Formats: sequence, structure tokens, C-alpha cells
Amino acid sequence: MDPAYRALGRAQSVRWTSTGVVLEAPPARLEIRCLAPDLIRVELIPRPDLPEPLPFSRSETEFPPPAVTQEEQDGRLILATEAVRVEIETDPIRLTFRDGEGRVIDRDDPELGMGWRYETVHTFRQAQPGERVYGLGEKTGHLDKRGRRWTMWARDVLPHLPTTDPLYQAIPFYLVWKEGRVHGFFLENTFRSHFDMDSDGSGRYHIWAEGGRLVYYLLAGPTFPQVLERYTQLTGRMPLPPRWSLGYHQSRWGYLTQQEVAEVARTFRERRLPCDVIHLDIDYMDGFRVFTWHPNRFPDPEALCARLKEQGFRVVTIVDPGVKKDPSYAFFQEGLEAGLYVEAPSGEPVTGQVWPGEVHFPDFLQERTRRWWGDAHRALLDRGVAGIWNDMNEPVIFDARDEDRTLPETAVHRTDQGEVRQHREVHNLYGLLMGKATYEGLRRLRPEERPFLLTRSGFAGIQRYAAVWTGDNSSWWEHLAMSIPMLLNLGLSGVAFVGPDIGGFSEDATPELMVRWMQLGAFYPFCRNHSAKTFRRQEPWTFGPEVEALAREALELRYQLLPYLYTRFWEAHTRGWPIMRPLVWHAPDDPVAARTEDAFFVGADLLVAPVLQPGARERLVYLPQGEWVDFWTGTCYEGGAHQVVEAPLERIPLFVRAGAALPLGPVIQHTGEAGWARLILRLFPGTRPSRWQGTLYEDDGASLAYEQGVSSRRSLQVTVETDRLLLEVGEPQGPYRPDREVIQVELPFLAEPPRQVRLDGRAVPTATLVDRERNLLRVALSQEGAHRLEIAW
Ligand code: MIG
Repeated sequence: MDPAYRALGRAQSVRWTSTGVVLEAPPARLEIRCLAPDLIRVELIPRPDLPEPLPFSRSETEFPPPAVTQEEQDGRLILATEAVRVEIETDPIRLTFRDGEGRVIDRDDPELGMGWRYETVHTFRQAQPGERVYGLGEKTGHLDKRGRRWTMWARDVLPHLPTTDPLYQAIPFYLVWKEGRVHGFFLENTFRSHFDMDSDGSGRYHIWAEGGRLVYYLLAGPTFPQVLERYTQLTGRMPLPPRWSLGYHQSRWGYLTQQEVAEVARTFRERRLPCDVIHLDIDYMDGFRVFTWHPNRFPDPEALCARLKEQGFRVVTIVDPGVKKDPSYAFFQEGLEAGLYVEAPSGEPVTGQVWPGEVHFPDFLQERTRRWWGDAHRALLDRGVAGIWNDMNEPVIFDARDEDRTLPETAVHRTDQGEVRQHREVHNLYGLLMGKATYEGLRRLRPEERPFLLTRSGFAGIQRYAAVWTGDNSSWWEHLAMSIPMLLNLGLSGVAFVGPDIGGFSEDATPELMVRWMQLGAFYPFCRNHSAKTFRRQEPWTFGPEVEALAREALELRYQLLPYLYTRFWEAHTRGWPIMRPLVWHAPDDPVAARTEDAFFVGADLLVAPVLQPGARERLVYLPQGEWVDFWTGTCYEGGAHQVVEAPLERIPLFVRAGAALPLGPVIQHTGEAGWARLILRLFPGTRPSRWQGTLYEDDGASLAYEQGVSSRRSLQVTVETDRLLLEVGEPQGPYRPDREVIQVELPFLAEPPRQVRLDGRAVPTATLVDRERNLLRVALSQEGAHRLEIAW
């Protein structure tokens, strides 16, 4: 380490506080506080004059003070909760975190500890052999983030390669897995920061930020769900999005005219390709002025949105942060007169070149700017726009001097108290603050509706405001494959509603790539096909009838899965769990699962093993312990092993946890279609005894009534015995009732007709239930009440 590095030295005084301890080691001070039994906050203040971190990554959750014990033992201070024991050596100051059984969770490097070097603040942590690292937001590369150095600095790079870093999102949070135990580390620092995760094999994680205090949170776990629940309690959870946003989104830069958009929409319906959303990229605007419409190319947006709505489409429009410097443009003038733009140290607003030509950038750090910006969305919503897409919010400047292409680090932002904060401190927050402005504006403008916002840039906590797409990928097989670890780690970083551009943004997709990407895309939490102007179009029919047919099947499958998916969104909303999960999430003790990045779970019961190579018609898939049923054929596989499975071009390898009941919907063209509330519970019993439990969550999918508990939650249980299957469906909890009378239970892949079927204690003649041609047993349960269905052979 550099000789200018000053490691924290001896504590000259120690003061216990109600839930922690403060150590003085002049000029520095160290504060340790237990926020919850499994959540410890550590703050190193190298110089007394350094302000607190900007608070925007945190949610407003209050943590009730946990019970702590505080003692001195052999010259060490011991601060303990029921879950964590923090051992503090005082000369020099070094921390060790242990769990209730005394195992080391995480500890300072004994030599380097934590400290500072001029403006920068550092922590060096011991990296144990066998540890794997996950999270860190939107990163290229493998699922396991160990062995490389990562930077947090929101950045637009085109094209990005498997080694490119950083990208658009900056989420300074990671998880460490070792032998089935997991803990988390969150750096609450908005300056440019670096995570050297043992890149030189020295056995250290070196985390440092280019300014501010060193504030971090140790999340003790020890399971993935516990770490994510805590992390999202700290940084917030995703509100439930409107149901339509779970449908398929079609986008392209650029749909140049209103007619073209109408034509695309019409073609979807004509060809019976399910779709809910059409995105309008920058060409709808008048000279790229935000909150305007092009007078010739989009002369009547109201009519366009209304016509599309009749056909079951919602319109999402792009909004970039740069405001065109144009004295005749009222919105620009308002911002100028009110002093709402980011300034140079001289006091002049900073000018940069982006799509509109010269622009100024709103200073979203200020509440009054956020209000002004949020309210301006009226110009879009009043025309019928349903959702907003934030782009370029790193923010990007085309003509900036450095390779980061953004505002100068010395540019001036102001807090609501009028304090100056330099861009170097606010940069990583810019997308999050724009998201906050937009989300809060949408809530004000449409107080009865759930906002939909999509963003490219963000920081820890972005899940409170927006879904995230992963920016400008390319139509390459490498990017198809890379989307999996990228989305999995975003999910582990608290951002559940995520997806890349299906088909790839730049370059020309081949028909086969398009098929495989639509098949995988049907399982992305955020499912949008998008492509760039100068490259091949990617609407499903543009590749000919075979691709179109296969894309239709993929989309039909997604729409059938919506009841299952929606319940996963509810889990993300209430617990912060990812929707798309790495295998290790559900197989934490399995070292093979811990490095699997070519397959993933959606929720607990679906294991997706997409085809990631051209020409492949079979693939190797690792199935964790347990039994797995092929969704398409009913073939049962024993887990804990690799299996070779068929993967014809027609379908994506898909496995259901044996014993599960999958809630499925009908094939529909869009989520507003009459009949979407039909529900099928499809059973996948497997070949041996099992017990399975699940939940079905439903609500109106559109309003905010769910925040007041207007929803329906239903327990599902399946017990499989040698010659008997029992399905128990609980009574709906909560006041919401979907518009349907019955729930259809389906048992596919029936080898032989059952001897007896009993519903709620009464025998039902089996002959009427069996569809022999399709080897399917079907029983209708009434929507109301609790039910018990027994099938015996
Ligand atoms: O400079 O609005 O990532 O999705 O189509 C490129 C045009 C600006 C970048 C976004 C992309 C979008 C494009 N934008």
C-alpha cells in the first residue's frame, strides 16, 4: 500500500452509546452502531469537517433499537446482539464480526484495517478461501464477482464487452457466500468507489471511495433471503408495478411517426402476438425537447394513445434529463429563471451537447427541481401516456472531455439547505434522483394509479422508483449469455424488476438468436424487445414465419405464467427477494449451484435452462438436489447432477420443482383482455413422496388499494404419497376477489387414470374428469372457500 495511506491507529478514548460504541483516534473517529440484531453500521470519519453521506439510498424505515451487550475482555471491546458479536481491538483499531456460534463472518485485514489517504477512505477486509462474491449491481462478467476489481461510477458505454466496467448503475453492495452461509456488505458512499475483490489473490477485499466518510453496513445473514430482506429494509423495496408492465413490451429506436407506431400495434393484434406496451424513443419529441411532441410526426398523440388503448396497449415515452437551451422553449426558461440547473463553479449553468444540441442539466438534488420536473410529466400523461422511460441519466454528455462523458466533477449541485455538493459526490445519485422526481411526480399526477418507470442509471435504492434495463447490449450470443449473471446480480442487489434489450440493441440479430432470446426473455422480470435505429428491426414477424411462430409461443408462455410471476413480484415488494434467482439461492449448500450461471430460478419452483449457443439442440443442465419435472414432457429428473436435456429450436428447457402447483393463466393478447382472471393450477407431482407449499397473491393489478391491504393471498399445499396426491387450497385472505367463479386444477402427464377423486370429501366420478387424448385430469374448484382435492390410484 501507498506510504500516504493512514490506517486507523490506537483508540485514545472509548465511549459506549445506547446501541454501540464511539472510538476516538484523532484526527479520526469511529462509530459503531447495531441497527438490528443482524445489521451493524460502521462509520469512519477521518476528519471532523466531513459531512454525512447524502441520504438518498436509504428508505425511511426506522429500526427499533435491538438489545445489545457491551463489555471489555482481554483488552478488547465486545459489542454483541443476539446474532452478531463485534470484537474491537483498540491498538490498532481492528474489527472482527462473528456469528452466534463464534464463527468469523467478516473481519478487517489485520495489517491494513481501515483508513484514509488524502481524500480517499478505505477498508481492507480478509477474503477467506472458498468464498464467492455476488451482487455489485449491474456488472459484466461472471456470476461470481471475486477475482476482479469493480468501480462504481454511472457510465454510458457503447458497446459494452464482457470486460467493460463500470456501466450505468452504481450499486455498492455485495454478498459473500461460503459453505452455505451468506453475509452482505453495503458501502453507503456516493462518490466514485472501487471494489477490489481479491483481484491479485492476496486474500483481501479492498473497498475504497474517492471522498466522504467511510460508512458501511454489515448484514449478518446467514441466508440469502435474510440478507436481501435486511438490505431492502435499509434501501427500500419495489412498489407493486401495474400488471400491464409484466406483459411484453415492444420498442425500437426509432419509430418515426405516429402512423408507424399505430401500424406496429395493429400488426401485433393481427398476427396474434401478445403484447401490452409500445415504447416511444426520442423521435416523438419536437427537436428532442423534453415534454413536447413533434408537430408533424406525432401530430395527435392523444388519438394515438387512445387508439392503442382500445387495442389493449399502453404507451411508454422516453424522457432524457438534458433540457434544450432554447429561449423560446418555456420549460427551459422556467428552469433557468428559477435556477434549477447544475452550475459550474463560476455560477453559470453547465452546458453540454446531447440529442437536442446544447442543454442544461436539472439539479435533481433539490426538492424544488424534482417537483418542477415531476409536474412537467402532465404534458405526457394528459395525452394518454401510461409510463416513463428515463435514459441518458448517468448523465451522458457527448462532448465532455473525459472518457466518462459526463458533467465535470467540480460542477455544483445544491442541497435543500443550500449547501454546495460537487458533482463527484452527486454523480452516482443522478439517475436515482431523476427517478425519485419522476416517480413522485407520477404519483401526484395520478394518485389512484401505480406508476411505471424504467431507468438506465441508478444507485442503491433505485428499486423504490423504477424498473431497470441494462442499456446498450448487442445482438450477440455472448450478450444473451451474459444477461443471466448480470440480472441475477442485479436481483441480489435489491433490484428485482430487471431485463436487457431482448434481441440486442446494436448489431443485427440472426433469426436463431432472436428465437433463443425471445424464449429466454419470456422469463425476464422486465420483458422488452428493443433495437437501435441503424440495425435490423426486431419485431417478431420481421424474421419470417418460423421465428414469428416460435416468438408467439414464447410470449404465450409468458402470459400463461403471469399469475405465478405476479406472486413473485409481490414477494419482491414485501420481502425484497429477487424474482430471477441464482440456483444457489435455493441450494445454498451446493458448491456447483454456487457457480452456475447458465440457468436460474424464477421464484422457487421454475428452473429455466435457456439455450445460449447457436446450433445447440440439446444442452447440459445442472439440477440441484431434489426431483425436477420437465415442464413440456413430464420427464422426471433426479437433481444433484448434470443432465443432458433436449432443446429443439421450438422450446426452452424448463423444469418444475416436483410437487409444485403452478398457477397459470389463459393465453391472452394483453393483460386487459377479458378473461385474464381465469386460473389454472397445474400439478407436477413427480415420482416420489413430497410436500410442497406455496402462495398465490392477487389484486386489481392497477390501483394503489393493495397498499391498504386490498388483495387476496391464498395458501397452496401439495402432498404426494405413493398412491395418492392431496391438493389443499386455502381460503382467500384479504378482501380482493378476482372476477371468476372457478379454479381449474390440471394434472398433466397422467400415466393411468386415478381410482378415485374426492373433492371436499365427496367422490367425483373420474371418467368425466379425464381427457384421454391429452393425458390430462381436470377438476374445477369453486373460487370461494377452502378446498381439498384428493386423487388416489
Ligand atoms: O445515445 O434514445 O440506451 O435504449 O434507444 C443513445 C436512443 C440514446 C440510449 C439508450 C437506447 C435508446 C437510445 N439512447
